[in-house]
Amino acid sequence: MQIEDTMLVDFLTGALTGTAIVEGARDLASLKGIFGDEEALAALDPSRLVYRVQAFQPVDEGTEGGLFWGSTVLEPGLVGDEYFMTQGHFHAKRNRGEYYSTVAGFGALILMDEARNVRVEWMRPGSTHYIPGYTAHRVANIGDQQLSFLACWPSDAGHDYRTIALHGFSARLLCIEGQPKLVPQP
Ligand code: PAN
Ligand code: ZN
Repeated sequence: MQIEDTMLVDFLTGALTGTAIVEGARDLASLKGIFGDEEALAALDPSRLVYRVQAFQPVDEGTEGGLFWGSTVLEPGLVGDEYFMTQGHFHAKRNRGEYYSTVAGFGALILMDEARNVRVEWMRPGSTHYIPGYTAHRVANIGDQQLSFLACWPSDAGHDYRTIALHGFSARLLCIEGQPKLVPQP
């Protein structure tokens, strides 16, 4: 029997290797407007890496019925009191859900429904999170090591970053006296 490798997951680091993998990286400069404390952001090196993303896309983006598989490695850090985090998005096709599964590190999955109600699920190695449709999702690294997680989502979900860029989430996860605290935004 011939075994054809198309993609390998390193379950220690979350890294993907193989074919059909799309890669991206986000530095602080590319996340301008996402963090609350603009002054604190301006004092940091804009080229500092915040996270890297890999996506295994065996079918074209937009294909109905297909699935993508992704890996995100989020660095530890703070912008003022706010943990390093992903930009966050709704899916462009709002009813599309997703799974996240934590490989390494500690984090918070911040979820916001269309009525702007926010809740948090805590991430630790092995924790697996079902993100329902109609729910914006963003991850913050609350630990002092890299936070690595895997994701699986429909290939026709698409990403709506604009709504978050315009209106943000209705709460921010801040480090207050060393502890993560969800703070509602005016
Ligand atoms: C994930 C995210 C990834 C990076 O694969 O795309 O963690 O976060 P942003 O896309 O918000 O920058 C996912 O949710 N895909 O749908
Ligand atoms: Zn998503």
